[in-house]
Amino acid sequence: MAIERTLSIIKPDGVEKGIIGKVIARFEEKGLKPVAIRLAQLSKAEAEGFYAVHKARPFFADLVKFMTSGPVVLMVLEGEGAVAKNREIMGATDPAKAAPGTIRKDFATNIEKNTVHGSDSPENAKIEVSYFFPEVQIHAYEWKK
Ligand code: RTP
Ligand code: MG
Repeated sequence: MAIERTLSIIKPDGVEKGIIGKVIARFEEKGLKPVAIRLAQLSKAEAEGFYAVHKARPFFADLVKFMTSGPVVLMVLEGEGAVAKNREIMGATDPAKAAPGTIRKDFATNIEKNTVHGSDSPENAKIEVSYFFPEVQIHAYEWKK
């Protein structure tokens, strides 16, 4: 399988719960390498632009409010099949439906405050990575673990 990059976000609920390290550990343990990381406070415009595909959805305004309610951790994760692998590690959108051992099952509060975001396709991953990270801020390195 090809090496891919995907955008991961630890949402405000994850940052507030003090589990930044635990979430990143799950990615590292399962072969997803953080190649860019930044703590950020999203503006309303940034959050609206990022979630523009959901503009018509009933939960859009709440989602933007939530995503701007506190700092988030923006990350680029790299690895074999990183897009699908990240979604697997995250679990289903609704933590009540997420599989055991997934981040959302173990840490999320509800369908909105669900701790992590992950790009949902390789095409969207490219768009989402470049939305937050210029190429010069992404740094490849080898693991010796
Ligand atoms: P994400 O984009 O954040 O990785 O999550 P996802 O693909 O699993 O879910 P998506 O359908 O793209 O929804 C984006 C985010 O909107 C919030 N949401 N709230 N109140 C609701 O019914 C509802 N549904 C979705 C969640 O924060 C979800 O992750
Ligand atoms: Mg999504």
